[in-house]
Amino acid sequence: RDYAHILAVDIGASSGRVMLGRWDGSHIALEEVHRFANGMLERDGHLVWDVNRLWREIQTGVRRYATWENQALLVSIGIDTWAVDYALLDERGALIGDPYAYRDPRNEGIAELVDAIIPPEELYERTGLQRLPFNTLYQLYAERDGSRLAAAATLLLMPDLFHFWLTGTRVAEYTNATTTMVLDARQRAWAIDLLERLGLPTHILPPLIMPGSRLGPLLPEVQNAVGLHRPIEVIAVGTHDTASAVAGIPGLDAHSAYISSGTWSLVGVERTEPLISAEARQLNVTNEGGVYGAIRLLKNVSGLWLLQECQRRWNEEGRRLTWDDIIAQAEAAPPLRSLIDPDAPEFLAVGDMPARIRDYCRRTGQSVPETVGEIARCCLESLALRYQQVIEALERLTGQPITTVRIVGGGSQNTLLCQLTADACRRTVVAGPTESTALGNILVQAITMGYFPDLTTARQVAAASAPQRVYTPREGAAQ
Ligand code: LFR
Repeated sequence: RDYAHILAVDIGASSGRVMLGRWDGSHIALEEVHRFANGMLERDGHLVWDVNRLWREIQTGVRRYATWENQALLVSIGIDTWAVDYALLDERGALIGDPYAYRDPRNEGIAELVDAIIPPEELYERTGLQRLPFNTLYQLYAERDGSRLAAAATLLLMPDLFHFWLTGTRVAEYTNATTTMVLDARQRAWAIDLLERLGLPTHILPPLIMPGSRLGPLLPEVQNAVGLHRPIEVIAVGTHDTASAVAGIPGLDAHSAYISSGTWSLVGVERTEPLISAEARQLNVTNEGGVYGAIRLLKNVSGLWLLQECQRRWNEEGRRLTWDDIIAQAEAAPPLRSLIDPDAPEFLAVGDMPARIRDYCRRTGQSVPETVGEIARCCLESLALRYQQVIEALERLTGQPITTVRIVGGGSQNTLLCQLTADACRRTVVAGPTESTALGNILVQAITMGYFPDLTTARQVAAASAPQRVYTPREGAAQ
């Protein structure tokens, strides 16, 4: 018998979902209430997110729950999304334009302009953040002379925008704020001076709040619109999806690395303090804030994006390939024919990914993958090899041996990728939960609601609640 219901809204770059967590006193059973596609749109020459549609999808999910569940059990709702992107609001709270998507080409060359004003060493020392061309600070600098920024009263990251629409509060949740490159990693407070030095407005930053905070009840008009009979509480979870994904990993200890595998592969370890050093900067590892004071020391590795973008291209050519078709063809393709650096800059942008992969292989004197299976195999093997490099770099950097690799997220269902990862890393892979992000989102809400005393206990519940699968490295398959 259910004792309490908690809703998690989890929106990634390629899909979103509203998940129900049923707490029965010993397990949390997850159920998908609503799933919807997400993706960047091209408008006025820019790649943007359709946040109005996402907002409708969130409400559709909650409304669906309200009609088919015993809503008297619902205690709270929490939201997480991808990071770095932001909405600008005017004085009246109206949205100024469509939020830009982080892959929008307008960010090209901006980091280099910022370098001339704030030396990269200093920026790393302050923020502990990896240099990615789309960090919020760079995105803001890219639009420094634009009319949007001039009209802006408030900047809200994506989950903060939905929090605003749900509750009317304008705040910045800490885990996601750490991805902006405007946060002092050690003080865990806004580094306003960085904006000042770049001539960017500072009044647009809302107050920071910590994950686990109560944001208040749903606005009455939202509550009515979604058909809920009571004012349900909105809780700020680790609103950065990767923060929630890592919160939801069972058994995550000092000897484990994780790979949060979706559009991106976030490869890292969990620590208690930021690790900021010259070596860390050269490796371009990031110190992102997690829930309850944890720090995620990790690297962004291009993830299933490579294949998602190939799939888009192939289907534009009329091939009608499902994801399972692509993986099955990769499985059947000959191993280790060609490898790419998945993080080469040309793979970041939207475009003809199969052609870019072929060009890369031709340029580097390798055999050129032509078929769907060959290209997909090349992507998956290249990812596995990159995971191995990053995990060993993290091991050297922290001096902490890593024996287990925990893969969570959608990619944990990809048995080929999990096995290739075990082979390449020569370490045991534990795959699952697939929905660790929704689970981590729900665990934080459950802690705030008093069902668990702390994250350690909550993660034990996660372990008992979700299936996991073990992969051991195959002899002789190591790359
Ligand atoms: C994963 C993720 C990564 C972030 C990237 C862009 O969904 O949130 O952590 O670097 O998307 O926001």
